[in-house]
Amino acid sequence: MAAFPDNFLWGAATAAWQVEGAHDEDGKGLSIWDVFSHQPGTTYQDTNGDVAVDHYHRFREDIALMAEMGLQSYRFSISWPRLLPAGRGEVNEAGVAFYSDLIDALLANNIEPMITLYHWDLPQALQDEGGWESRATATAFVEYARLCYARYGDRVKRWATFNETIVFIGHGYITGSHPPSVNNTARAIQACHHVFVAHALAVQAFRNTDIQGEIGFVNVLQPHTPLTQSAEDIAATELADAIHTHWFYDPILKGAYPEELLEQTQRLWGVPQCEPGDMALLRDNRCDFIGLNYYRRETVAANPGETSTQANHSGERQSAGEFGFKGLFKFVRNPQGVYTDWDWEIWPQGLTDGIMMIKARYGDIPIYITENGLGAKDPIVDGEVVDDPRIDYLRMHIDALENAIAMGADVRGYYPWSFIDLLSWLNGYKKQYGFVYVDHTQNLARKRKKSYYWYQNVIASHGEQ
Ligand code: BGP
Repeated sequence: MAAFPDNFLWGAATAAWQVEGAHDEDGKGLSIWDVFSHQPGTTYQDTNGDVAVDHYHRFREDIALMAEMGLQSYRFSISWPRLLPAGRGEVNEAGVAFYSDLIDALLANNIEPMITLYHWDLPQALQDEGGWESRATATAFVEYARLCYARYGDRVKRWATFNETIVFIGHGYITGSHPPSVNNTARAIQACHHVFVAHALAVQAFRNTDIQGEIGFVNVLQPHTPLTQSAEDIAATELADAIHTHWFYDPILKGAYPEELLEQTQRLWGVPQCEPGDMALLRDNRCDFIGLNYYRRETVAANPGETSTQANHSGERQSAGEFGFKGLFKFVRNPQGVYTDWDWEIWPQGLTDGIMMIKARYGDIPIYITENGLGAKDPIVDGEVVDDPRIDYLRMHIDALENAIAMGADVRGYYPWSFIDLLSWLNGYKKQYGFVYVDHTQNLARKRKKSYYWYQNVIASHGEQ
């Protein structure tokens, strides 16, 4: 018998900018990703989300495919500038209606919506006023969150405030590969603090509604393993844990920054500057659940060399240089590792270990696996998309999840990334994740992949596979 609890949810995930398209239709304002991706050279092959996979116009067709698959829950994000084109103030009712119709269509098919309020597409109008570096953006976020609660809270029970702060802040303000494309650690730390404050304020606002539901936060789960047992590599790994993991979980789940690191950042850069009451606000407004996005682990070594933040966006193996920070740590190839074409190590055990790490450090917080999946160039054989490597990847990770549950973790749902092939932020359309294939040569026609039927069985058998 599978070890999944009776009410465990089998879901799948997407995000607004990656699927919707209609980037300037029906009164929508531009997001930072609309503007950034129109600048040549920022994304792989200059792809942008103007059309994406046209989910905005085809959501009924997509939901019919979800229903046929037996999907129990769908995690999607709301585009903030579709609801509030200027980030605050005037409401775009056509945008509100789109998500309302989407939610109704999901519920009519017995699919529970899970909303992510912020999956990176900040209104450009707010970026022009300072973006996350400005505390006013946190206030605007709460206005936006309240609007969503008011319009959808009667029908939606599961909410997440932010998706992966480390990614949009780290790449937005340190590596510069995401908008607003800054390279400044001090500015990153301050912007990140405002995100944490925005999260806590939005949780507080949620608890002041009468919504019968739960609110959480979605983080990257990325275990780190030292390359060798040398003191230097172990110290580098501990540092990677503190910087990449604890910094992003502790404020949300404990209401405090990791102490040592906080002392260092304040000594070096004088940040984060907290207003009185910020940490109490975080402590008093902790999440009902934590969402974990798990794809890979990183092998870590000491880095006596220079800072280099390259990544493989082409899908050509080992085509990019190193990723690491001078004097701190670097991510290196695991000589025994199995890797994807984008050089992400496939390591299912990391899902079990990561969940158990969360449980050990933060106690018994309910967990959803809000993303997990394989980015690949799927082969087409006789007109069928035969994505066996994806099936293998997901099967191994479901086993790993089952192990964590058997070890006492409170995991309540699994949302593979992604329901449908979509636009990968920096990697274009070549990096496919979906159960459903989108044919870009045939007017974006949808086609069920082999993994679609496989996951249909997983759901029907409640994880027996
Ligand atoms: C996560 C994001 C998703 C998705 C996924 C795969 O970090 O939350 O939006 O993009 O990663 O990443 P990529 O598209 O870079 O392969």
